[in-house]
Amino acid sequence: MFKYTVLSILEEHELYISRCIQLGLQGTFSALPNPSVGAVIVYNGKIIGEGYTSDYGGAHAEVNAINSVKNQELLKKSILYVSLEPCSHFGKTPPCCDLIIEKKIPKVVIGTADPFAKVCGTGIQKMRNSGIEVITGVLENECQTSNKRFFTFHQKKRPYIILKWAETADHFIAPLQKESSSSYWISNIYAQQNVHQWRSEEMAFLVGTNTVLDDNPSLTTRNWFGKNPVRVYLDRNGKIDNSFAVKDTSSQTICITNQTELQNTNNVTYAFADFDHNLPEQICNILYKNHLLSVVIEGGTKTLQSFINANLWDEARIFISDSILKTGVKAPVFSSFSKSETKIIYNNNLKTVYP
Ligand code: AOF
Ligand code: ZN
Repeated sequence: MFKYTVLSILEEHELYISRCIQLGLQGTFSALPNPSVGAVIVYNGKIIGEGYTSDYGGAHAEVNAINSVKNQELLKKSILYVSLEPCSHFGKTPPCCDLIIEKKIPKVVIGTADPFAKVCGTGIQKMRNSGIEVITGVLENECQTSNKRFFTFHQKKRPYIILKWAETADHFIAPLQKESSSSYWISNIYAQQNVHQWRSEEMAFLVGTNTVLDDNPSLTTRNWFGKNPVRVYLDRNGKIDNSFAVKDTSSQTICITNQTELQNTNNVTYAFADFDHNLPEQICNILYKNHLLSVVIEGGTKTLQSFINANLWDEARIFISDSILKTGVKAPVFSSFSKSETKIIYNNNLKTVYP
């Protein structure tokens, strides 16, 4: 005996939107700062075309999915599933909405609205005005999470913030005094490679003054591959001279300082902040103005703790080693999480408003 399972319409929509998310995730880092979207075209219960966002500046998911359909006539009787509202504006590419209307696709199912001010519901409206049936909000949270950097940036007007540090089993991030000028390693080379991969994935890496002075980090991807992130460091009193690695020419750097006389160079831009009031908020504004959709705060404790205290963080990636220091610089602490058991913690709350 065969058993047939008939999917309800809702389950069917969720199934195809899940596939869109899966497709979109393949372009997460190559599409940045654009969101990476997935699109699926379904005719008569079968997928006849698929696509996801090309590298930054390239074709959008819907265009790639539509172009992948061999028999373009079938588009007139198909459903287009897409994890993000099709765009309605001329950016680096023309509006996806116009192509969908031109191809006479009768029905579009959307995961979530686009929070980008130039789109933000106008894509949905334009398609509805042309007589297309538009369904919205299928697996909405999952679709937003799949582009968490883009959604955080546009909804909260700040980058997606990842806290990162390594601590000993007894919760120290460094010894009190180092024996040599090189940095003291709590985690291992595998963790280091992991971090270098994250540097290739996120748009900015930020460190406090003491971390620059003590460790002289270069914040590059040298043990991985891919582009270096924008380096950001705090230097209230202008203590960091040109001999430090964060100021070398291997990538772009933003120095956040109180010293208004500092002059920009080819690769170092100075941004000014009042270090005595709401520094994490001011840093977020500077990163937002520089169109940086994500940042990893790489230390040290004072800087990390200031972001925790301001509740300005989305994710914490903590390496916990089995070594014991007995004394040292204390690791940051969360007031409301038990981090002893959790290595990656999410603190995210995204919300969409429909037109
Ligand atoms: C879509 N499908 O696959 C993506 C969309 O400069 P452009 O033309 O590449 O447009 C960038 C904006 O388009 C981006 O900020 C976001 O609002 C939307 N991204 N839209 O219809 C896609 N990646
Ligand atoms: Zn588009």
